[in-house]
Amino acid sequence: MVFDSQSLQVYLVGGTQDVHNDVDAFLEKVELAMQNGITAFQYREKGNSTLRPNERIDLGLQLRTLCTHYAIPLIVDDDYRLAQQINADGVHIGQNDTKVDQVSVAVGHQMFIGYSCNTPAQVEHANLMDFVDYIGCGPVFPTTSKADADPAIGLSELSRLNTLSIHPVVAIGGITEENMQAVHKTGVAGLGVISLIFNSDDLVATIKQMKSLYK
Ligand code: TZP
Ligand code: MG
Repeated sequence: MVFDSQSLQVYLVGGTQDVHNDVDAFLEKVELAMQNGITAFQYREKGNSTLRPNERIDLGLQLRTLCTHYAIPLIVDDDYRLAQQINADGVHIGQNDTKVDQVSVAVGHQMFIGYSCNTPAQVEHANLMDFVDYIGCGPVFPTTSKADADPAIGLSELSRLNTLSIHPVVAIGGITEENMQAVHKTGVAGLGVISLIFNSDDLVATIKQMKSLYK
């Protein structure tokens, strides 16, 4: 799949740990989110996940089928080998993961690459990397979905990083129904969310609200 920055607009991130370690409930929510127009999905099996490596491949292959069916990119967090095993469209790399240039060499040009940056120096460094397709900036606000999250950067810093970056930016961390409009106003290419969608009482309405920002 060719990278298209519009696919960052409503970017759902998650793994079974985000749905009580219940694989079926996770798949059901992800498919409902896809039916309702999320524009990308990142498979992020982390934290309290109880899935073994083979189970991650099995689930990843099911996500591959769903993403193909709904024509949205499948991105794998951190684990570029898993990304290769399930034929993902992209891989998302953090500052503490395998070095992003090494990942780029390993996956070649067919897979697109997202990279987490939350300081001006990190963004400037990413600007020098032409193999990076987008960057993720955050947490914008405090989050409970990532145990080792850095301190929140806030809206004005997000805006500064977005201006500095030559790559499209996905904002992530603590995005809610109340603050999504302000996050969008910083000019970012997209909103990355876990709990806003997975914990929503009305997932259909939540996605609709997110999509309306980019109309
Ligand atoms: N990276 C930075 S913050 C975060 C990740 C994966 C967690 C986002 O989760 P939530 O529930 O949308 O705050
Ligand atoms: Mg990571």
